[in-house]
Amino acid sequence: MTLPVLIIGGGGHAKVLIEALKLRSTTILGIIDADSTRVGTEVSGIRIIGDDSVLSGYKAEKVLLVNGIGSVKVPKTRSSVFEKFRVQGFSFATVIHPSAVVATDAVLGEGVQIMAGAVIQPGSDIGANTIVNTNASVDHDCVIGNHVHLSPGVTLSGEVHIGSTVHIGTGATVIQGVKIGNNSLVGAGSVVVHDVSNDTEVVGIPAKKITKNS
Ligand code: JB3
Repeated sequence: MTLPVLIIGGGGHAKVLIEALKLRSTTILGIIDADSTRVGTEVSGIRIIGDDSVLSGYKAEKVLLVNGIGSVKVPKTRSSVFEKFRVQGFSFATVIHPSAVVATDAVLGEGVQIMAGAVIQPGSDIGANTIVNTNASVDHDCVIGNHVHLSPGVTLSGEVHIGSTVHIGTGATVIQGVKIGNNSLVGAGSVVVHDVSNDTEVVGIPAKKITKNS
């Protein structure tokens, strides 16, 4: 039997996760949110039960966590929450919306979230805590690191390699075989045709590096 879940963070991303979890008939015990003023309120019918300190009342082997924090405003928050609670012994549930298509041989890391309409093709490997958001597609043999956010409508062609803690903006396209380094960002709507180094922001068609003076 699947363990019940607690959701960390009660914003927009949590709403989308709650929908997928309900469709999977997963028991949701509540939401934990850093904003104490929201305790007692509900998100999509699920109650905010307290801040992160609430977790000390749960045994790590009796619940799974769902990382409800997205990655847009403060990119590191999502990865910090994942690492902090892993160190405390908790595990994160993998969430797959029933309308997503996931190849039988795809490898999914802990806490991966695959949202409505997303497609993961054969031979792909998705790292822990990564979000494949609404209608994103990951084609054959892509390798994606931990804590990556593929925003809605992102298209990765075959054999794309993406490092860790990378944000690919809404509707961006990455052509086949391209490699994108750790901690990089691809702007919404960009088309990436060349490799991107670590710690680099690119934008446009074709995507080019943003420099401080541009
Ligand atoms: O683009 C799409 C489709 N979704 C975006 C998603 C990926 O990222 C969405 O539009 C948003 O831009 C963003 O969603 P998210 O992360 O849900 O953002 P927001 O609506 O601001 O909610 C974040 C919630 O997490 C807030 O209620 C915060 O109080 C809470 N929070 C922040 N840090 C935390 C912590 N909660 C806990 N328990 N612990 C924290 O450390």
